Amino acid sequence: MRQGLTIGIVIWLGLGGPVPAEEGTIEVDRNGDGYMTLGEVQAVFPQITADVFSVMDANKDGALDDSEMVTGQEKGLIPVSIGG
Ligand SMILES: [Ca+2]
Ligand SMILES: [Ca+2]
Repeated sequence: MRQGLTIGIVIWLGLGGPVPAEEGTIEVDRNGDGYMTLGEVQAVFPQITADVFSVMDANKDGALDDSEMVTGQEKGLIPVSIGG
């Protein structure tokens, strides 16, 4: 009985942790502000250089929004997913 309760708590705590990464660009946007900075992108894709980032940053605001990210993926500038 008691062991079952403990396991239940452990599972509950596990679910309460960081939200699992989802498909697409969400996993890159660490702080959830809807924009991916160079630092956030390089944390996931270290191979992305500032030059590639600036090419992807179509409106030159210093961050990538979802549409810029998708465009970059379509152009093959950035991997679609981690390890992909
Ligand atoms: Ca962000
Ligand atoms: Ca931008």
